[in-house]
Amino acid sequence: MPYILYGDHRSGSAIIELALAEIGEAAELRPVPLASDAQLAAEYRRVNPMGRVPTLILPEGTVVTESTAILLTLEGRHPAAALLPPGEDPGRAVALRWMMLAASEIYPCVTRYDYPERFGEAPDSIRTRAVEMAREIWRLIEAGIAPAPFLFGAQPSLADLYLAVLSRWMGNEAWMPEHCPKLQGLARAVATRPKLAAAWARHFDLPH
Ligand SMILES: N[C@@H](CCC(=O)N[C@@H](CS)C(=O)NCC(=O)O)C(=O)O
Repeated sequence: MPYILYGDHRSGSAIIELALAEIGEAAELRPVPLASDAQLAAEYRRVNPMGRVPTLILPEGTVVTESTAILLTLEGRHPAAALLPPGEDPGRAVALRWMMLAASEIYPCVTRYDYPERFGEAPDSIRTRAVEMAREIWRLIEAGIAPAPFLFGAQPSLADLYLAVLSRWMGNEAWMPEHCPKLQGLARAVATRPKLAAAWARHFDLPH
């Protein structure tokens, strides 16, 4: 049985599709249309009680939720794909730092942007503040990276895939080129890598 990936267009499942493409591993894609709140339906909550995508089912049936947990699981199961710098390489710590920063600080802003009504009665100001807070983190990451074209040179890491996808959300496709040109270049490098181009194009435009 192949991997089974629950997800939606332009969502966090795109990161997992990119990782699977980099590994060269097939997955059965099961759509969970967020536009109709299918993630909140009882049927899907039996798979992921959080009602979020992505969810990956391992070939032996184990359920993995949380984008970073899924990515680290794939990295551990497919060492030949070199999805992170190895063991004691300081690059591994750097990759984990950027991934965890994005997952823990930017992703919650995404939820506030997409579903402001969950957080209070002033959706416009909730969304505006979420965008500002996320952009503070994007500026911090931009200042700390020197991609060439990926964070660690010619080979993309999980952190490259993570940052490339999250940088497309919250109206930031238009904001990135001027304010975070290094992140924009990194996203373009992910989008144009031959192994990744088809998976990227299923979700996002080509970053210019
Ligand atoms: N902590 C989760 C967050 C996942 C998440 O928020 N996914 C969004 C789509 S990108 C989602 O499912 N939103 C639907 C909702 O919040 O109802 C992860 O890292 O996978």
